[in-house]
Amino acid sequence: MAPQNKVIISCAVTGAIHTPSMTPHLPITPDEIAEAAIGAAEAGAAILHLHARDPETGKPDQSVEAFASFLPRIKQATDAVVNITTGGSPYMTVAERAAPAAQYQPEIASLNMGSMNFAFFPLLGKYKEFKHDWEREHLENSKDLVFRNSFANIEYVLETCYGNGTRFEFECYDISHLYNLAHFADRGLVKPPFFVQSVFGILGGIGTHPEDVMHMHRTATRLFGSDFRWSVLGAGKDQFRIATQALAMGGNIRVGLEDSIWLSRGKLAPSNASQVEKARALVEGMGLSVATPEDAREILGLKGGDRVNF
Ligand code: KMH
Ligand code: ZN
Repeated sequence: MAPQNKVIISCAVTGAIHTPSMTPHLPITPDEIAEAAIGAAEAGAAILHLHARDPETGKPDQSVEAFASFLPRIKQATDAVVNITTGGSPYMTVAERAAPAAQYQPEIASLNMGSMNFAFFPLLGKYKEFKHDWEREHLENSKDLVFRNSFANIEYVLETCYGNGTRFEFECYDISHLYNLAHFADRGLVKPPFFVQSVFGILGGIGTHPEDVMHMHRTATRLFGSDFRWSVLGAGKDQFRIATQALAMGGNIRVGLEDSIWLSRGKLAPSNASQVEKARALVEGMGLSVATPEDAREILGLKGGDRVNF
């Protein structure tokens, strides 16, 4: 019987959306990524969702080598579940994106459940100058960016990681992505329990209205019944409002500077751990308790931290 009233807090420490000039607290180097992940685990994150970056420029780096510079340290320092992205950056091919998860065989890898416009160009107006040339292009070019996750792309990731015992954080940015997940479930290509990460507030995906959150949950419940474990991720300023709503509905939550650089209105989060601490306070304030990594493994049916390849 899965632990009751336990809330899994995931922390996504750096990602591929925000750029170094947006906040001095964004982890860039292997040391910064390792320290941020370990700090987040110590604050209560049971799952650590990880991307890699070029240590000089902060540009997203999905090379197998880039992940080697921090994965062993994180594994050695904490029992938290390591979740390696197969999303990388929306500018990358699916083969590039899937390579680290295929190599390191983590307990969890993210899997993006549908193609979509994935835009962050509105952030341009907030910053006068950028430290690195790539930052402005990164934002400007997103006006014409399609984050490609065709059925063939999704099958590619499933086939690449299948057999490694890796399970997935299914990133669902809209209602159709839930139906795509149901398609793969009907084909027997994904096995329950489904860890559904509902993503709210990415321009190109579903919005952040409470009705959006209700509809995502209502649809997932209709499609998957007791076969899914619901988590929510609110991008940007809505991160904690959406987390609060989901907690009241029995959901799990994901925080981290990957998706919001803020701790509260107008206040930059000084660390990933500060967001995890705020999430923990929300959980405990509702009389719930924060899941340990072992609780998360039991709830999600994971293979164990000793069965990875790093
Ligand atoms: N940045 C989140 C909106 C992935 O890495 O595969 C989604 C995400 C995708 O974390
Ligand atoms: Zn990610």
